[in-house]
Amino acid sequence: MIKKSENDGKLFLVTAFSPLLSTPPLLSSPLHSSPLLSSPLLSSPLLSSVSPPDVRIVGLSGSDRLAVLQGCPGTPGAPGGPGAPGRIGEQGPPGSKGPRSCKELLEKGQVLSGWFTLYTEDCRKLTVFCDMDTDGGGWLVFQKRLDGSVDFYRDWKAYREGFGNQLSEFWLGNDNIHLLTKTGSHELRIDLKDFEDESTFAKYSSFQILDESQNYRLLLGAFVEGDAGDSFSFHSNMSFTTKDRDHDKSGSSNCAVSYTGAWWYSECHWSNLNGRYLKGVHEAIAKGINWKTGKGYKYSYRYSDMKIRPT
Ligand SMILES: [Ca+2]
Repeated sequence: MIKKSENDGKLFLVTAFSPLLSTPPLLSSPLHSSPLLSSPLLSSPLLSSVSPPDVRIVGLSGSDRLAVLQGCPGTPGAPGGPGAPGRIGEQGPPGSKGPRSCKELLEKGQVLSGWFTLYTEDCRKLTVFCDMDTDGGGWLVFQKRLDGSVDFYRDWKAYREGFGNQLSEFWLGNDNIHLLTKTGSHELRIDLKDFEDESTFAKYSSFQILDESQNYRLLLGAFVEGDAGDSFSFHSNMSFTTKDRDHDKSGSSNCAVSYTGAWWYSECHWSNLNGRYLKGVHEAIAKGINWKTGKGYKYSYRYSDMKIRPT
């Protein structure tokens, strides 16, 4: 801040200002209430108490006067323009991947069986039942029969999309089973229980079904073990047949109609786990939930499930 006063043509400059002089309380003090401030006042105790001197008067002699005038605030300046955009931030940490299998969920600590959401290879969400208990757990169940509450004698579309009830019986759907098995390798386990509560099973080294354009053809690996015996290898390489889509090896008939089910029929079957829920011993040959090497063509199981696990 520079202030000047003219006296007899002389120009006096105040070359430095004390914070005291520039603060409003001092400016409104009686010292400055007079338009003219005589130089002797500058050596008053108030100002001379500032040490070292903050105000230096150049060229002021005994009879000269110095006027210190307080100006009005100017018009505010125009606001500045926006600043330049900041630099792009660091990339965040990668998100966690969604689970791809029941086995993965088990490894992450999901030890109780139940319905979980998985992600297929093309990142589609799928709700599935995981058996976390049988044979080490980590099995994805795609077929379940247990009380006859759901009708399994259905058409191609129903088997393609899936049907049933999460709380009882269901078929997960051929499109879903295809998506789940088309990559990687999966073992297959089939569990059966009769009405005397006896459990048997059959296990296969690999299981895959092709897509709809290939009629969900079954690619089955070797029979590994199981006291139910092998009644499924007979169906390997067969296409899926329903009552309205006949892809079986029986030229004269539709095996799905003959045996009231939907399966990878050949000419026609050794197993029929989607057959009628006939509750144990029955007369209608091979129309129930049958397993030839188990209780044969005249006994329909109380319980069955089919499940896969990555190997
Ligand atoms: Ca046929």
